[in-house]
Amino acid sequence: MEESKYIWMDGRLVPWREAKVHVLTHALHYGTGVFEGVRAYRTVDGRTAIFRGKDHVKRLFNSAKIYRMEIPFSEEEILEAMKLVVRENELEECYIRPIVFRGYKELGVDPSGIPVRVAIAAWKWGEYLGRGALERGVRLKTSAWRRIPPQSLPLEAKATGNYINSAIAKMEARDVGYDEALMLDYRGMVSEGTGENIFIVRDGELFTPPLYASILPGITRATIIRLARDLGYSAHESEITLADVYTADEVFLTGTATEVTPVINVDGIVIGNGRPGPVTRKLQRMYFDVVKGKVEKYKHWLDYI
Ligand code: PPE
Repeated sequence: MEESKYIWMDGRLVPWREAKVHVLTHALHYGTGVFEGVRAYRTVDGRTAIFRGKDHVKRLFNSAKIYRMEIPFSEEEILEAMKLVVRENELEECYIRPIVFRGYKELGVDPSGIPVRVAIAAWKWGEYLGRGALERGVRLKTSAWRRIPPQSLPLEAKATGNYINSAIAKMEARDVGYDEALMLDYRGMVSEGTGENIFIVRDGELFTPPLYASILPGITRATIIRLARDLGYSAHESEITLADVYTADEVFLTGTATEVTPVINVDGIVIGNGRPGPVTRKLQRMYFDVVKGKVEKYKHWLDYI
């Protein structure tokens, strides 16, 4: 990864290489952490702005609440700290990673009484699914592993522990030459990627799995639904089968890291004509215009640093 200069830890900036934790940190052993992925972009007027920072901070606090972690800072303080990290690292465009986790005190599963720690890092992170992914599109493989069922863990929380499920699916797909895994939920309905939500386009309408299909309620997903409707498309949250994906006109992934990435092949089956489709392209262009502050209507989503 491309290292920056400082990381914010528990209220102060420390040099990147000194942002360390003890090896008996609770979260390292039991996955007891929650986190966010946020991006900041250089906007048209030359200033840098965090995209939907308040929404990410809100989700972070909700994730912490679900896991009974009290964050020793206010939402405003965390947003300010995110801005500080971007500014002090002199980053024009970057990825921001706030994490709240159970620290070091005792081991044993029970996290109560273990100190809650907070860190915020920011660094340059290019195309999430590899160079050229945004332009060319990516290939997905359906994973043999199902997404964590909602009876087992609350998927509304973006918890570190959830990602062991993503990691095993990602390795499986990558090992046989695919870019990313497509995960089904415990019922066999389409859920999401290992770090992205999925959309399909059919006859000019958009469909994306509902929250109960074991997905993370993505902020980019919500952004795309909103942009699509404002552009005059109908966008539905509805059950999607694997066959629906295979026969869709277009498929794309959304996420903070992945942005809007076209999908051109799933399990070896070519999607549409095998090239990113027109609706995907239009939404992708619109998304980048919005995050870069080119569209007046959505400027309220930007927090200038
Ligand atoms: N599903 C999952 C499982 C997920 O991890 C993400 C974000 C999304 C959907 C999209 O959510 P949103 O970013 O709010 O639109 N994944 C983050 C972490 C990726 C990583 O590898 O780390 C991200 O995109 O920042």
